[in-house]
Amino acid sequence: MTLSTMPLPALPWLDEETRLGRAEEFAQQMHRRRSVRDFANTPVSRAVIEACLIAAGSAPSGANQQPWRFVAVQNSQVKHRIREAAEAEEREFYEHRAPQAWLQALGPLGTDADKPFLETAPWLIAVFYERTGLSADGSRQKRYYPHESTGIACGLLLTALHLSGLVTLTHTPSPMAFLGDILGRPKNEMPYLLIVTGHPADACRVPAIGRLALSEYATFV
Ligand code: IYR
Repeated sequence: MTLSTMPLPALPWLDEETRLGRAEEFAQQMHRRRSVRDFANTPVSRAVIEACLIAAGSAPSGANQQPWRFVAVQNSQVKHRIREAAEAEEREFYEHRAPQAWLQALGPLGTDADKPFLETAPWLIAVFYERTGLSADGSRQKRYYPHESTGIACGLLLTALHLSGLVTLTHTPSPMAFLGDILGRPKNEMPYLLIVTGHPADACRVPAIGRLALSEYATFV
Protein backbone atom coordinates (compact mmCIF):
# COMPACT_ATOMS: atom_id res chain seq x y z
CA MET A 1 0.00 0.00 0.00
CA THR A 2 1.36 3.47 -0.87
CA LEU A 3 1.90 5.87 2.01
CA SER A 4 -0.03 9.11 1.64
CA THR A 5 1.18 12.02 3.79
CA MET A 6 0.22 15.61 4.57
CA PRO A 7 1.92 18.46 6.43
CA LEU A 8 1.71 18.39 10.23
CA PRO A 9 -1.05 20.81 11.27
CA ALA A 10 0.64 24.01 12.51
CA LEU A 11 1.59 24.26 16.19
CA PRO A 12 2.53 27.58 17.79
CA TRP A 13 6.19 27.96 18.78
CA LEU A 14 6.01 29.12 22.38
CA ASP A 15 8.85 30.69 24.33
CA GLU A 16 9.87 28.73 27.44
CA GLU A 17 8.02 30.99 29.88
CA THR A 18 4.72 30.78 27.98
CA ARG A 19 5.12 27.03 27.49
CA LEU A 20 5.78 26.37 31.16
CA GLY A 21 3.00 28.76 32.16
CA ARG A 22 0.50 26.89 29.99
CA ALA A 23 1.62 23.48 31.21
CA GLU A 24 1.38 24.55 34.86
CA GLU A 25 -1.98 26.21 34.43
CA PHE A 26 -3.37 23.14 32.70
CA ALA A 27 -2.07 20.89 35.49
CA GLN A 28 -3.75 23.12 38.06
CA GLN A 29 -7.03 23.10 36.17
CA MET A 30 -6.95 19.33 35.88
CA HIS A 31 -6.29 18.89 39.60
CA ARG A 32 -9.64 20.56 40.22
CA ARG A 33 -11.33 17.59 38.52
CA ARG A 34 -13.07 15.34 41.00
CA SER A 35 -15.33 12.34 40.58
CA VAL A 36 -18.81 13.44 41.62
CA ARG A 37 -21.77 11.30 42.69
CA ASP A 38 -24.22 14.07 43.58
CA PHE A 39 -25.64 15.70 40.45
CA ALA A 40 -28.11 18.52 39.78
CA ASN A 41 -30.80 17.77 37.21
CA THR A 42 -29.86 20.98 35.36
CA PRO A 43 -29.82 20.29 31.61
CA VAL A 44 -26.67 20.36 29.47
CA SER A 45 -27.04 20.95 25.73
CA ARG A 46 -26.40 18.20 23.23
CA ALA A 47 -24.05 20.63 21.43
CA VAL A 48 -21.67 20.62 24.43
CA ILE A 49 -21.69 16.82 24.65
CA GLU A 50 -21.05 16.59 20.90
CA ALA A 51 -18.09 19.00 21.10
CA CYS A 52 -16.57 16.98 23.97
CA LEU A 53 -17.05 13.75 22.00
CA ILE A 54 -15.33 15.36 19.01
CA ALA A 55 -12.36 16.09 21.31
CA ALA A 56 -12.41 12.42 22.43
CA GLY A 57 -12.34 11.34 18.78
CA SER A 58 -8.89 12.93 18.41
CA ALA A 59 -7.29 10.17 20.53
CA PRO A 60 -4.47 8.08 19.06
CA SER A 61 -5.45 4.46 18.46
CA GLY A 62 -3.92 1.14 17.48
CA ALA A 63 -3.45 1.14 13.67
CA ASN A 64 -5.70 4.23 13.67
CA GLN A 65 -8.68 1.90 13.98
CA GLN A 66 -10.53 4.28 16.34
CA PRO A 67 -12.32 1.41 18.09
CA TRP A 68 -14.28 3.61 20.56
CA ARG A 69 -18.04 3.96 20.28
CA PHE A 70 -20.05 6.34 22.47
CA VAL A 71 -23.78 6.32 23.19
CA ALA A 72 -24.91 9.59 24.79
CA VAL A 73 -28.14 8.98 26.69
CA GLN A 74 -30.48 11.81 27.65
CA ASN A 75 -33.79 9.91 27.43
CA SER A 76 -35.33 9.46 30.93
CA GLN A 77 -36.80 6.02 30.24
CA VAL A 78 -33.48 4.70 28.98
CA LYS A 79 -31.66 6.22 31.97
CA HIS A 80 -34.21 4.55 34.26
CA ARG A 81 -33.56 1.14 32.69
CA ILE A 82 -29.80 1.64 33.01
CA ARG A 83 -30.16 2.61 36.67
CA GLU A 84 -32.32 -0.43 37.47
CA ALA A 85 -29.89 -2.81 35.77
CA ALA A 86 -26.79 -1.17 37.28
CA GLU A 87 -28.26 -1.22 40.80
CA ALA A 88 -29.14 -4.91 40.47
CA GLU A 89 -25.49 -5.67 39.61
CA GLU A 90 -24.21 -3.38 42.34
CA ARG A 91 -26.42 -5.02 45.00
CA GLU A 92 -24.98 -8.37 43.99
CA PHE A 93 -21.49 -6.84 44.19
CA TYR A 94 -21.82 -5.18 47.59
CA GLU A 95 -23.80 -8.02 49.19
CA HIS A 96 -22.10 -11.10 47.73
CA ARG A 97 -19.43 -10.75 45.09
CA ALA A 98 -17.01 -8.16 46.46
CA PRO A 99 -14.14 -9.57 48.51
CA GLN A 100 -13.67 -7.92 51.94
CA ALA A 101 -10.44 -6.27 50.79
CA TRP A 102 -12.24 -4.57 47.91
CA LEU A 103 -15.03 -3.27 50.15
CA GLN A 104 -12.36 -1.99 52.52
CA ALA A 105 -10.58 -0.16 49.67
CA LEU A 106 -13.89 1.49 48.74
CA GLY A 107 -14.56 2.56 52.33
CA PRO A 108 -13.07 6.07 51.98
CA LEU A 109 -15.29 6.74 48.94
CA GLY A 110 -18.52 5.96 50.81
CA THR A 111 -20.07 4.22 47.78
CA ASP A 112 -22.99 1.80 47.97
CA ALA A 113 -25.42 0.03 45.63
CA ASP A 114 -27.77 3.02 45.24
CA LYS A 115 -27.08 4.97 42.07
CA PRO A 116 -29.68 7.78 41.90
CA PHE A 117 -27.27 9.88 39.83
CA LEU A 118 -27.92 7.54 36.90
CA GLU A 119 -31.31 9.27 36.63
CA THR A 120 -30.55 12.73 38.05
CA ALA A 121 -27.63 13.60 35.79
CA PRO A 122 -28.67 14.99 32.40
CA TRP A 123 -26.35 12.71 30.40
CA LEU A 124 -24.97 9.19 30.64
CA ILE A 125 -22.29 8.43 28.09
CA ALA A 126 -21.92 4.68 27.59
CA VAL A 127 -18.55 3.79 26.13
CA PHE A 128 -17.93 0.64 24.10
CA TYR A 129 -14.90 -0.65 22.25
CA GLU A 130 -14.98 -2.72 19.10
CA ARG A 131 -13.36 -6.09 19.67
CA THR A 132 -13.47 -6.72 15.95
CA GLY A 133 -14.41 -4.49 13.04
CA LEU A 134 -16.09 -5.12 9.74
CA SER A 135 -13.78 -4.71 6.75
CA ALA A 136 -14.92 -3.68 3.26
CA ASP A 137 -15.34 -7.31 2.11
CA GLY A 138 -17.58 -8.12 5.08
CA SER A 139 -14.97 -10.16 6.95
CA ARG A 140 -14.16 -9.59 10.62
CA GLN A 141 -10.94 -7.72 11.30
CA LYS A 142 -9.05 -7.76 14.59
CA ARG A 143 -8.75 -4.48 16.49
CA TYR A 144 -5.33 -3.63 17.96
CA TYR A 145 -5.03 -2.18 21.47
CA PRO A 146 -8.76 -1.43 21.71
CA HIS A 147 -8.73 -1.02 25.53
CA GLU A 148 -5.77 1.32 25.53
CA SER A 149 -7.14 3.37 22.64
CA THR A 150 -10.59 3.67 24.19
CA GLY A 151 -9.06 4.49 27.58
CA ILE A 152 -7.14 7.39 26.05
CA ALA A 153 -10.29 8.63 24.28
CA CYS A 154 -12.12 8.50 27.62
CA GLY A 155 -9.33 10.53 29.25
CA LEU A 156 -9.73 13.18 26.58
CA LEU A 157 -13.50 13.11 27.03
CA LEU A 158 -13.23 13.59 30.81
CA THR A 159 -10.79 16.45 30.22
CA ALA A 160 -13.09 18.13 27.68
CA LEU A 161 -16.12 17.80 29.97
CA HIS A 162 -14.13 19.18 32.92
CA LEU A 163 -12.81 22.14 30.92
CA SER A 164 -16.40 22.81 29.80
CA GLY A 165 -17.34 23.32 33.45
CA LEU A 166 -19.08 19.98 33.94
CA VAL A 167 -18.44 17.26 36.48
CA THR A 168 -18.15 13.56 35.75
CA LEU A 169 -18.23 10.13 37.30
CA THR A 170 -16.42 7.22 35.69
CA HIS A 171 -18.78 4.44 36.63
CA THR A 172 -18.08 0.75 36.10
CA PRO A 173 -20.98 -1.38 37.25
CA SER A 174 -19.65 -4.89 36.91
CA PRO A 175 -20.54 -6.88 34.86
CA MET A 176 -21.77 -4.29 32.36
CA ALA A 177 -23.25 -6.53 29.66
CA PHE A 178 -26.68 -4.97 30.32
CA LEU A 179 -25.44 -1.75 28.66
CA GLY A 180 -25.12 -3.42 25.26
CA ASP A 181 -28.55 -5.07 25.68
CA ILE A 182 -30.40 -1.91 26.75
CA LEU A 183 -28.73 0.22 24.10
CA GLY A 184 -29.07 -2.43 21.37
CA ARG A 185 -25.38 -2.53 20.49
CA PRO A 186 -23.93 -5.07 18.05
CA LYS A 187 -22.20 -8.15 19.46
CA ASN A 188 -18.70 -7.05 18.38
CA GLU A 189 -18.88 -4.11 20.81
CA MET A 190 -17.84 -4.60 24.41
CA PRO A 191 -18.97 -2.25 27.19
CA TYR A 192 -16.03 -0.31 28.59
CA LEU A 193 -17.22 2.49 30.88
CA LEU A 194 -20.26 4.55 31.82
CA ILE A 195 -19.47 8.26 32.13
CA VAL A 196 -22.04 10.26 34.08
CA THR A 197 -21.92 14.00 33.44
CA GLY A 198 -23.73 17.22 34.24
CA HIS A 199 -23.63 19.93 36.88
CA PRO A 200 -22.94 19.18 40.54
CA ALA A 201 -25.79 19.41 43.07
CA ASP A 202 -25.83 22.55 45.22
CA ALA A 203 -23.36 22.24 48.09
CA CYS A 204 -22.04 19.02 46.56
CA ARG A 205 -19.37 17.39 48.71
CA VAL A 206 -16.68 14.91 47.69
CA PRO A 207 -14.49 12.54 49.70
CA ALA A 208 -11.43 14.24 51.22
CA ILE A 209 -8.86 12.12 49.43
CA GLY A 210 -5.45 13.12 48.18
CA ARG A 211 -3.31 12.65 45.11
CA LEU A 212 0.22 11.35 44.85
CA ALA A 213 3.02 13.89 44.61
CA LEU A 214 4.94 13.88 41.33
CA SER A 215 7.97 12.21 42.92
CA GLU A 216 5.76 9.30 44.01
CA TYR A 217 4.61 8.41 40.52
CA ALA A 218 7.24 9.76 38.14
CA THR A 219 10.95 9.01 37.77
CA PHE A 220 13.38 10.87 35.54
CA VAL A 221 16.34 9.08 34.05
N1 IYR B 1 -18.90 -0.43 40.90
C1 IYR B 1 -19.17 -0.19 42.33
C2 IYR B 1 -17.95 -0.34 43.17
C3 IYR B 1 -16.82 0.60 42.91
C4 IYR B 1 -15.62 0.09 42.44
C5 IYR B 1 -14.55 0.90 42.27
I1 IYR B 1 -12.80 0.09 41.70
C6 IYR B 1 -14.65 2.29 42.57
O1 IYR B 1 -13.55 3.11 42.39
C7 IYR B 1 -15.84 2.80 43.04
C8 IYR B 1 -16.93 1.92 43.20
C9 IYR B 1 -19.85 1.17 42.53
O2 IYR B 1 -19.92 1.97 41.59
O3 IYR B 1 -20.31 1.45 43.62
